[in-house]
Amino acid sequence: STIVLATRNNGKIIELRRILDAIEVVGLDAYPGAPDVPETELTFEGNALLKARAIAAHTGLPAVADDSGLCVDALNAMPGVLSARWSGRFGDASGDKDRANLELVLDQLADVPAEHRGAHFVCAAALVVPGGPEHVVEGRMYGRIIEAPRGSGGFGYDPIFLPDGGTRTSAELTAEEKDAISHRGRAFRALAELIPQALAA
Ligand code: ITT
Repeated sequence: STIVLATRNNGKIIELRRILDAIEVVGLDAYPGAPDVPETELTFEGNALLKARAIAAHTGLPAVADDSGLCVDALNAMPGVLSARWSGRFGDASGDKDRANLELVLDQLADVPAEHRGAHFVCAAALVVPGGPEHVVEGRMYGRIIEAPRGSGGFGYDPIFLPDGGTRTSAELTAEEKDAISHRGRAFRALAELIPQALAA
């Protein structure tokens, strides 16, 4: 059976196809009329459920959604759920927008010393089966914000994020290395365990 991936972010699609390896997921591109769901909730879990519910309702198929973001200690956990639109640049999840977002975080931390540059990524992974169960689980990755971007892998804020316990940014890790420790890897591996039973219910 098919599960619809309720995201328009290409970086997420690439990672989720990898992480949900054994599961048949189709992207939103296959559903041209699918609604663009406003993320009106204040939590990652709330927004992930909102997106999965809307796409499940539109397609009549089980849907998974990701709501994720970067929480920076020195910015009182912002940009958080606003991560995709932090710089005020809207539109598609393009590299330009990602770049503007991370440059803004670097500017905002310009005077913050290394010992206060802690941050973590959060990913809420939601599964909604039409007329069936809903699940939402969360994964995190802890680290800190460096002074200047490094690396070309991943997407979003990866070039400025140094995961704890290593010397490379998450944009300098291989795909497999990032998946093993990332917020998204953790959340969607946990969600994947719930899928067989949720589809059978
Ligand atoms: P959809 O709603 O269509 O899924 P989106 O990009 O708008 O796409 P979010 O509201 O969940 O999704 O925003 C997530 C943002 O958080 C994303 O655009 C990045 O800026 C950042 N982010 C999330 N996971 C990340 C990761 O693994 N590495 C780097 N940045 C990440």
